[in-house]
Amino acid sequence: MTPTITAFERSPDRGQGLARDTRVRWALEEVGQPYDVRLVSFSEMKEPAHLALHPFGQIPTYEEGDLALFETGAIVLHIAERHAGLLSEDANARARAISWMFAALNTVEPPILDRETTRLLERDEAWYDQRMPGVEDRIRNRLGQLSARLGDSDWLDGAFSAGDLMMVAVLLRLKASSGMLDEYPNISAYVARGEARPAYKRAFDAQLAVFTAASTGS
Ligand SMILES: N[C@@H](CCC(=O)N[C@@H](CS)C(=O)NCC(=O)O)C(=O)O
Repeated sequence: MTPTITAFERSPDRGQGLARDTRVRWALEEVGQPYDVRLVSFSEMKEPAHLALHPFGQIPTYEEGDLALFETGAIVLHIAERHAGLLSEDANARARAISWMFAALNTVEPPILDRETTRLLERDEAWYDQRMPGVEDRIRNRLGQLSARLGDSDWLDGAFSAGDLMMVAVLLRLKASSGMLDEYPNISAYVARGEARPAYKRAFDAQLAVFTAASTGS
Protein backbone atom coordinates (compact mmCIF):
# COMPACT_ATOMS: atom_id res chain seq x y z
CA MET A 1 0.00 0.00 0.00
CA THR A 2 1.42 3.38 -1.01
CA PRO A 3 1.71 5.71 1.99
CA THR A 4 0.79 9.38 1.79
CA ILE A 5 2.76 12.06 3.59
CA THR A 6 1.95 15.72 4.02
CA ALA A 7 4.30 18.56 3.21
CA PHE A 8 4.18 22.35 2.98
CA GLU A 9 2.46 23.68 -0.11
CA ARG A 10 5.11 26.40 -0.03
CA SER A 11 7.95 25.66 2.34
CA PRO A 12 9.19 28.67 4.32
CA ASP A 13 12.78 27.49 3.77
CA ARG A 14 12.30 27.97 0.01
CA GLY A 15 13.24 24.39 -0.82
CA GLN A 16 16.42 24.12 1.25
CA GLY A 17 15.23 20.73 2.48
CA LEU A 18 14.87 21.79 6.11
CA ALA A 19 11.15 21.12 6.42
CA ARG A 20 10.76 17.83 8.17
CA ASP A 21 9.00 16.03 5.34
CA THR A 22 12.51 15.75 3.81
CA ARG A 23 13.67 13.27 6.45
CA VAL A 24 10.57 11.14 5.90
CA ARG A 25 11.01 11.29 2.13
CA TRP A 26 14.66 10.29 2.67
CA ALA A 27 13.69 7.26 4.77
CA LEU A 28 11.16 6.18 2.14
CA GLU A 29 13.75 6.60 -0.61
CA GLU A 30 16.34 4.61 1.34
CA VAL A 31 14.01 1.62 1.60
CA GLY A 32 12.65 1.97 -1.94
CA GLN A 33 9.06 2.63 -0.89
CA PRO A 34 7.14 4.88 -3.34
CA TYR A 35 4.90 7.45 -1.67
CA ASP A 36 2.30 10.08 -2.41
CA VAL A 37 2.43 13.63 -1.08
CA ARG A 38 -0.52 15.80 -0.09
CA LEU A 39 0.47 19.45 0.06
CA VAL A 40 -1.09 21.63 2.73
CA SER A 41 -1.15 25.36 3.28
CA PHE A 42 -0.48 26.91 6.69
CA SER A 43 -4.18 27.55 7.19
CA GLU A 44 -5.17 23.99 6.16
CA MET A 45 -2.72 22.64 8.74
CA LYS A 46 -4.79 24.25 11.49
CA GLU A 47 -8.15 22.97 10.24
CA PRO A 48 -10.01 19.99 11.73
CA ALA A 49 -9.21 17.58 8.89
CA HIS A 50 -5.47 18.01 9.39
CA LEU A 51 -5.72 18.28 13.18
CA ALA A 52 -7.34 14.84 13.16
CA LEU A 53 -4.06 13.55 11.70
CA HIS A 54 -1.72 15.82 13.61
CA PRO A 55 -2.89 17.20 16.95
CA PHE A 56 -0.36 20.04 16.80
CA GLY A 57 -1.31 21.14 13.30
CA GLN A 58 2.09 20.48 11.74
CA ILE A 59 3.69 18.57 8.91
CA PRO A 60 4.68 15.90 8.14
CA THR A 61 2.02 13.27 8.70
CA TYR A 62 2.05 9.73 7.37
CA GLU A 63 -0.98 7.72 6.31
CA GLU A 64 -0.92 4.09 5.32
CA GLY A 65 -4.30 2.36 5.13
CA ASP A 66 -6.03 3.01 8.42
CA LEU A 67 -2.79 3.98 10.16
CA ALA A 68 -2.08 7.69 10.64
CA LEU A 69 1.16 8.85 12.26
CA PHE A 70 2.72 12.16 13.19
CA GLU A 71 6.19 13.04 14.58
CA THR A 72 9.12 12.32 12.33
CA GLY A 73 10.79 10.08 14.91
CA ALA A 74 7.77 7.79 14.98
CA ILE A 75 7.32 7.92 11.22
CA VAL A 76 10.94 7.13 10.36
CA LEU A 77 11.03 4.36 12.97
CA HIS A 78 7.85 2.88 11.50
CA ILE A 79 9.35 2.91 8.00
CA ALA A 80 12.62 1.45 9.27
CA GLU A 81 10.84 -1.36 11.10
CA ARG A 82 8.63 -2.30 8.15
CA HIS A 83 11.35 -2.36 5.49
CA ALA A 84 14.91 -3.58 5.22
CA GLY A 85 17.71 -1.06 4.90
CA LEU A 86 17.58 1.30 7.86
CA LEU A 87 17.88 -1.01 10.87
CA SER A 88 20.22 -3.95 11.35
CA GLU A 89 18.96 -7.53 11.57
CA ASP A 90 20.91 -7.76 14.82
CA ALA A 91 18.64 -6.88 17.77
CA ASN A 92 21.30 -5.01 19.75
CA ALA A 93 22.45 -3.01 16.72
CA ARG A 94 18.80 -2.11 16.02
CA ALA A 95 18.37 -0.90 19.59
CA ARG A 96 21.54 1.19 19.37
CA ALA A 97 20.40 2.76 16.09
CA ILE A 98 17.12 3.69 17.76
CA SER A 99 19.10 5.27 20.60
CA TRP A 100 20.81 7.46 18.02
CA MET A 101 17.44 8.45 16.56
CA PHE A 102 16.32 9.58 20.00
CA ALA A 103 19.65 11.30 20.60
CA ALA A 104 19.26 13.25 17.36
CA LEU A 105 15.76 14.38 18.25
CA ASN A 106 16.01 14.80 22.02
CA THR A 107 19.62 15.77 22.65
CA VAL A 108 21.07 17.36 19.51
CA GLU A 109 18.07 19.01 17.85
CA PRO A 110 16.78 21.04 20.87
CA PRO A 111 19.76 23.43 21.16
CA ILE A 112 19.79 23.82 17.36
CA LEU A 113 16.08 24.70 17.41
CA ASP A 114 16.69 27.07 20.32
CA ARG A 115 19.17 28.96 18.14
CA GLU A 116 16.68 29.11 15.26
CA THR A 117 13.92 30.39 17.53
CA THR A 118 16.26 32.95 19.08
CA ARG A 119 17.31 34.25 15.66
CA LEU A 120 13.78 34.31 14.33
CA LEU A 121 11.79 35.66 17.25
CA GLU A 122 14.20 37.36 19.62
CA ARG A 123 16.57 39.22 17.30
CA ASP A 124 15.14 42.63 18.26
CA GLU A 125 15.31 42.05 22.00
CA ALA A 126 17.82 44.15 23.95
CA TRP A 127 19.32 40.99 25.41
CA TYR A 128 19.70 39.14 22.09
CA ASP A 129 23.48 39.65 21.86
CA GLN A 130 23.92 38.44 25.44
CA ARG A 131 21.76 35.36 24.97
CA MET A 132 23.18 34.08 21.68
CA PRO A 133 26.69 33.02 22.84
CA GLY A 134 25.18 30.78 25.51
CA VAL A 135 22.81 29.23 22.97
CA GLU A 136 25.70 28.55 20.58
CA ASP A 137 27.88 27.17 23.38
CA ARG A 138 25.19 24.60 24.13
CA ILE A 139 25.25 23.52 20.48
CA ARG A 140 29.07 23.34 20.48
CA ASN A 141 28.95 21.22 23.59
CA ARG A 142 26.79 18.66 21.78
CA LEU A 143 28.83 18.85 18.58
CA GLY A 144 32.05 18.27 20.53
CA GLN A 145 30.58 15.21 22.21
CA LEU A 146 29.21 13.90 18.93
CA SER A 147 32.51 14.52 17.18
CA ALA A 148 34.39 12.62 19.89
CA ARG A 149 32.08 9.63 19.54
CA LEU A 150 32.07 9.63 15.73
CA GLY A 151 35.86 9.81 15.49
CA ASP A 152 37.06 8.52 12.12
CA SER A 153 34.02 6.34 11.50
CA ASP A 154 31.77 6.84 8.51
CA TRP A 155 28.59 6.35 10.56
CA LEU A 156 27.67 6.39 14.22
CA ASP A 157 27.40 2.65 14.79
CA GLY A 158 28.61 0.44 11.98
CA ALA A 159 26.52 0.58 8.82
CA PHE A 160 24.34 3.58 7.88
CA SER A 161 21.10 3.40 9.85
CA ALA A 162 17.94 5.31 10.72
CA GLY A 163 20.03 6.81 13.55
CA ASP A 164 22.40 8.38 11.02
CA LEU A 165 19.53 9.51 8.83
CA MET A 166 17.96 11.38 11.71
CA MET A 167 21.25 12.79 13.00
CA VAL A 168 22.29 14.09 9.57
CA ALA A 169 18.80 15.57 9.02
CA VAL A 170 19.08 17.45 12.33
CA LEU A 171 22.64 18.66 11.63
CA LEU A 172 21.61 19.92 8.20
CA ARG A 173 19.42 22.50 9.95
CA LEU A 174 22.57 23.92 11.52
CA LYS A 175 24.59 23.75 8.31
CA ALA A 176 22.00 25.89 6.57
CA SER A 177 22.20 28.73 9.06
CA SER A 178 25.70 28.76 10.52
CA GLY A 179 29.32 27.82 9.89
CA MET A 180 29.45 25.95 13.19
CA LEU A 181 29.74 22.50 11.61
CA ASP A 182 33.00 23.57 9.95
CA GLU A 183 34.58 23.67 13.41
CA TYR A 184 34.17 19.87 13.53
CA PRO A 185 35.69 18.44 10.31
CA ASN A 186 34.58 14.87 11.04
CA ILE A 187 30.98 16.01 11.55
CA SER A 188 31.09 18.10 8.36
CA ALA A 189 32.34 15.06 6.47
CA TYR A 190 29.65 12.90 8.11
CA VAL A 191 26.91 15.28 7.01
CA ALA A 192 28.40 15.42 3.50
CA ARG A 193 28.33 11.61 3.36
CA GLY A 194 24.64 11.70 4.25
CA GLU A 195 23.90 14.34 1.62
CA ALA A 196 25.79 12.32 -0.99
CA ARG A 197 23.50 9.33 -0.60
CA PRO A 198 21.37 8.88 -3.73
CA ALA A 199 18.26 8.46 -1.55
CA TYR A 200 18.90 11.80 0.16
CA LYS A 201 19.38 13.49 -3.20
CA ARG A 202 16.08 12.10 -4.50
CA ALA A 203 14.31 13.28 -1.35
CA PHE A 204 15.89 16.72 -1.59
CA ASP A 205 15.05 17.09 -5.27
CA ALA A 206 11.45 16.03 -4.69
CA GLN A 207 10.84 18.63 -2.00
CA LEU A 208 12.63 21.30 -4.05
CA ALA A 209 10.43 20.50 -7.05
CA VAL A 210 7.37 21.29 -4.92
CA PHE A 211 8.75 24.69 -3.97
CA THR A 212 9.87 25.47 -7.52
CA ALA A 213 6.48 24.54 -8.95
CA ALA A 214 4.69 26.71 -6.36
CA SER A 215 6.99 29.64 -7.15
CA THR A 216 6.74 29.44 -10.91
CA GLY A 217 3.07 28.51 -10.92
CA SER A 218 3.84 25.39 -13.00
N1 LIG B 1 8.61 17.26 16.41
C1 LIG B 1 7.90 17.38 15.17
C2 LIG B 1 8.08 18.78 14.63
C3 LIG B 1 7.18 19.06 13.45
C4 LIG B 1 7.36 20.49 12.96
O1 LIG B 1 7.88 21.35 13.67
N2 LIG B 1 6.92 20.73 11.72
C5 LIG B 1 7.05 22.07 11.16
C6 LIG B 1 7.60 21.97 9.75
S1 LIG B 1 9.27 21.34 9.74
C7 LIG B 1 5.69 22.71 11.03
O2 LIG B 1 4.74 22.08 10.66
N3 LIG B 1 5.63 24.01 11.35
C8 LIG B 1 4.43 24.79 11.20
C9 LIG B 1 3.73 25.01 12.50
O3 LIG B 1 4.19 24.52 13.55
O4 LIG B 1 2.71 25.69 12.45
C10 LIG B 1 8.39 16.32 14.17
O5 LIG B 1 9.57 15.93 14.26
O6 LIG B 1 7.61 15.87 13.33
